[in-house]
Amino acid sequence: MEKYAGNHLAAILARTAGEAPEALFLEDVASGARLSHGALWQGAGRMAAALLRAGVKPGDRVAIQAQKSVAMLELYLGALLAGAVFLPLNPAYTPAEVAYFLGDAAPRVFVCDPARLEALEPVAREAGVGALFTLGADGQGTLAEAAGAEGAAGAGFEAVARGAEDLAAILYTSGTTGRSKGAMLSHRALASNSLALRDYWRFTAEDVLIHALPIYHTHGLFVATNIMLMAGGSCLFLPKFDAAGIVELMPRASALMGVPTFYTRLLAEPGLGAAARTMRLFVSGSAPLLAQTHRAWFEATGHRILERYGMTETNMNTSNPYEGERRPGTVGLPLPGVELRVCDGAGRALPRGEIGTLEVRGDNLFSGYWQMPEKTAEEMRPDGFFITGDLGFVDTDGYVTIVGRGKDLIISGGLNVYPKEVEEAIDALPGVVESAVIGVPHADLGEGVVAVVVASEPMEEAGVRAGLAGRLARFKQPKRVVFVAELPRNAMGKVLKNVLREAYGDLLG
Ligand code: MLC
Ligand code: AMP
Repeated sequence: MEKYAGNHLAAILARTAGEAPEALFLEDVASGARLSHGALWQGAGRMAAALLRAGVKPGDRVAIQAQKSVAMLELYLGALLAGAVFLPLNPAYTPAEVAYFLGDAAPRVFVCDPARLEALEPVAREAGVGALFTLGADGQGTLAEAAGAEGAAGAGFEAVARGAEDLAAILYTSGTTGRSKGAMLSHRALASNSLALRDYWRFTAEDVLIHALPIYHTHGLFVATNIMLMAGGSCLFLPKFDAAGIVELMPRASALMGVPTFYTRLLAEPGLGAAARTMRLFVSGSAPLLAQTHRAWFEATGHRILERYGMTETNMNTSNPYEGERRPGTVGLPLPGVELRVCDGAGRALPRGEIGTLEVRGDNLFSGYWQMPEKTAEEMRPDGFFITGDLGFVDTDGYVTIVGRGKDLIISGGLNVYPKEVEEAIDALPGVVESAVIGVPHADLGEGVVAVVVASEPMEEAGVRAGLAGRLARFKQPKRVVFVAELPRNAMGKVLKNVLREAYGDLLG
């Protein structure tokens, strides 16, 4: 479309809106509403016009913490059209957590759920946010009003010019030490990666994707949504994961993308095998898919789940092939345009088959951490490779297997939890001497959070939970708290987390 031609990512995402504006983009399963590619971008144009009216200038951040909705997608695309940087936040974050993100990113605009306006208004004011809007799960609120007021002129909004190197989004990823870091994602990184995935996974205008992932993370926003926009296909848009609902939708769909928990839960659904028969593709990522889940899925449905591996900082790095062997327990081959090597701690490449740290390079990489050049430098090699912190090896056929993580990170249901952040919150509670937070196997979530606590006075599990309530999002809070007299340490005084993982490995069943 001519009016978007100067905006690198929008021009690619809106191709179908230009060529076939009536083509269906989405059915909102909750309301039954249907939206074409053309109508979606008209809505995005109205959002962009409203953002400009609120004072947004190119490069300004537009932050949102709201429930998944079609209007939130329009805001994402509207922010792109306005030349702004989209910054979505998990609705599970507490106001205390949101305060950090707003303070760090200093957005011009912040959009929150109407139900949280009272709690977040002072937070936004403290962070110097220029304009505060609301957006409910039903798409209503002051943002919708402002966009609606832009009318037909807003719908025809001409995109603000943005080049390949300009930023399109910032997604925060927790740091292994200290504060969360904002991964800066350029138009080039997002466009190149989603185009590569669209072609690698053979997405076309015929595809209908069951979209049940949240849209505040890479997987649901930049993999699922961007691919469907680029392919000109459509989505069955669900507000959240719903196993029975997904099985019901399968006969009308061709593809599903999910985290491993989606697949383990779906396996328990009656009627899965019959419903999945006409599906084309099941993709899994964000956390390790057990080889046994892969096999059980094949037995139940006749489909081999296609597992891929990515990160907020890198978008998608590797994928099992569309045609060719999808090997259970592996994350497949480097995607076109992505270089991958396995290195020792000093960055020296290791021979094939040896286990080391995975490092990646390509257009898919982020542009650094927001206002943290020293953190960026710590994770980049001088030759442009990014140190993922994931441990793995490449076999003789080029397939990559991830065997663990060099970083102290728990992935629970596809959401990252950094033990250090939880430990700091627990250690701050009265009566706690110290704590160690570990991930242990969890049948549903892959890993679950467990806290091992040394207390100076008698304490109860419920007391720790209550103490964490307003401080940490619930998905980060320990599923169990264990009290011990002391933590196991090595000669250097470092806590032996592997000993704890061994001792409490069965705690969450
Ligand atoms: C919800 N809860 C969780 C949780 N999700 N606890 C631990 N880990 C999780 N992931 C808790 C809630 O706090 C609540 O607790 C209770 O479970 C019920 O909440 P819910 O919202 O009803 O949960 P549910 O709908 O069952 O959600 C589970 C889930 C969801 C797995 C479907 O978490 C999900 O959609 N995860 C996907 C995350 C994702 O998109 N990751 C991609 C990141 S991008 P209580 O105590 O209040 O009852 C990335 C890069 C890449 O990693 O490669 O893709
Ligand atoms: P995030 O910071 O949320 O982007 O999470 C990225 C991390 O998720 C990676 O560094 C990996 O540790 C993990 N991850 C993503 N996909 C896979 C996968 N298919 N298998 C194993 N781990 C994965």
